[in-house]
Amino acid sequence: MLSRGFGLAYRMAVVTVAGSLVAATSVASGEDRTMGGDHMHHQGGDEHAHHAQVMKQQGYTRTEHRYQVPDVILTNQDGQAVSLRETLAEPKPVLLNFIFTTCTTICPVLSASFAQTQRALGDEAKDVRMISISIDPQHDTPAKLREYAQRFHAGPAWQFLTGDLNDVVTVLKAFDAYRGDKMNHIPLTMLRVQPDGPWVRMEGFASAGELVEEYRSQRAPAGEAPGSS
Ligand SMILES: [Cu+2]
Repeated sequence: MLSRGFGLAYRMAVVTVAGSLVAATSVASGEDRTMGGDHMHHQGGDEHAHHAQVMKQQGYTRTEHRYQVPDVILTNQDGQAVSLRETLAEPKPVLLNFIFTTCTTICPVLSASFAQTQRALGDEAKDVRMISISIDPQHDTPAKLREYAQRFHAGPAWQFLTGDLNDVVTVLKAFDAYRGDKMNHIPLTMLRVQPDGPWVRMEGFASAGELVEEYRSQRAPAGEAPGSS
């Protein structure tokens, strides 16, 4: 039963990766169960059950936060050093998520969502930076990230970062995304339209349509009706 549930969620993820317009939330089906603290230290076969459960979550939870960006130097898919603090200080909107390239459950859905968002934004995509930080930096070398970027047709504004494990953990903690182990990662997307603004934290599966809408409503000057598309 569990493996059947997982199979469905997995298949849906693959369908989304294939580039169809399936909203990430459509992955959710069946019972609506949430993760409990008792899943923090699972191992072995439980991983699939855990993932199946995460994949069944519907929609996303939206909150706003101000995070202190740690001063760490990471490495992008081209092997260039990137100061996270400096790059996030640039006056451009940014979408940020955490992924690892060998993930077959949550991350492909998040990455497909970014890929789709990129396409949905069209010409505007070059102004919206996307940053995907690997939570498996020991395996995800720049070359692995480059392959992954190609798999998702990442455009020039979408950057993939890896680095020293300690630095990645520092970043995860700064964004309240550290769950102790990459197998326990949560589906999470962050959006910030300008450096002095808050981070919109979307926990769960935000579809490309939802990301674009969120981006447009954040960008709209006060008084203007947001999400007019
Ligand atoms: Cu994942």
